[in-house]
Amino acid sequence: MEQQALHPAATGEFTRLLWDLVLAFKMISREVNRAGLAAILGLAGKENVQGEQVTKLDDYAQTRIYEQMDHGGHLCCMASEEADGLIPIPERFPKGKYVLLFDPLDGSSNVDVNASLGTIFSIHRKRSPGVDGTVEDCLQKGSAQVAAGYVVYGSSTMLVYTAGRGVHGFTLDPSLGEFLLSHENIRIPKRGKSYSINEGNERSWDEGTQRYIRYLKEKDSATNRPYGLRYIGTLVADFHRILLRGGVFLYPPDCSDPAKPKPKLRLLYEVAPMSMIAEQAGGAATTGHERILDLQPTDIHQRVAVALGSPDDVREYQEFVQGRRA
Ligand code: AFP
Repeated sequence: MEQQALHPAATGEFTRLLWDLVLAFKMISREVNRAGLAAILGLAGKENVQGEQVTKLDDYAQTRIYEQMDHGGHLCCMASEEADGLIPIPERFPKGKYVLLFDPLDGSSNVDVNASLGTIFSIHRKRSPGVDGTVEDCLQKGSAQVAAGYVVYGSSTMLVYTAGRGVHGFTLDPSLGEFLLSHENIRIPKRGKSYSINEGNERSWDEGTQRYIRYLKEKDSATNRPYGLRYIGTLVADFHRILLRGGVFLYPPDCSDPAKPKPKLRLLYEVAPMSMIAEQAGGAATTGHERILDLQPTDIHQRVAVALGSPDDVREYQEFVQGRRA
């Protein structure tokens, strides 16, 4: 609401959209914190003692966000990791001028081991004529995002977001049920001391990535090497640490078949929003060859290679991948 005042033409609709979204995040946070109890409270995996359905957490997160956002009149359509194509706004509800892309529960393979989970979102302005949103409205470059953010459900629940004027972090106070501004204007360190990558995949990386990771493990006090390795397998949690402490997160493509490199992470609702946050915090995000925010998406579920984090670390990675350093 404070930032809304900085935009004289703002109508308040975007603020109301975020307000609705935040309520869905609070509900997901409550459920994530009770996840370990689901089996204890559930009867034969179907209902808990209050007669509520015990749902899989990612279904729950998807439904919460969809049902919270389908009728407010702010959106023309949505797209999610959990849905095949475009998610239309039902006929009976008013349509709005924004598009919401989201990953409702990032890191869902970590649910059963009580490790951090997340939600990621990206918001675009509608571009097509007419009231209904189209696939083209979803397929916009990351540089066109109006806002992007994530929620990390960790030792506390934290919302980190940018609307193009810096990155701000809010921590959920469960006793108040409110997100309170705890990290104003986050700046990523110029260089970090750790890297985050699934090192088990080393043999399928491209040459440049292999050489870069070997370089990070060499001893050199001037550049703080060797770097430490930190990886939990939830993008939100791995990136959150890098945003606050510096360093680089990498998910290079699987190059087992060099003619067909296979990236894993999704552009529209994982990589593009994280890249906007990284850049807004003074960091960088690249495929190794191109700036992520300049990529023109061609598919809602398109996958992309990514390195993002501290500007000096990302620049060095690019030098290795582009063969400018050996
Ligand atoms: P899940 O949601 O299926 O656990 O995937 C998480 C994720 O998309 C992203 O959050 C992680 O960074 C990445 O996959 C981990 O992938 P690996 O398990 O291949 O390292």
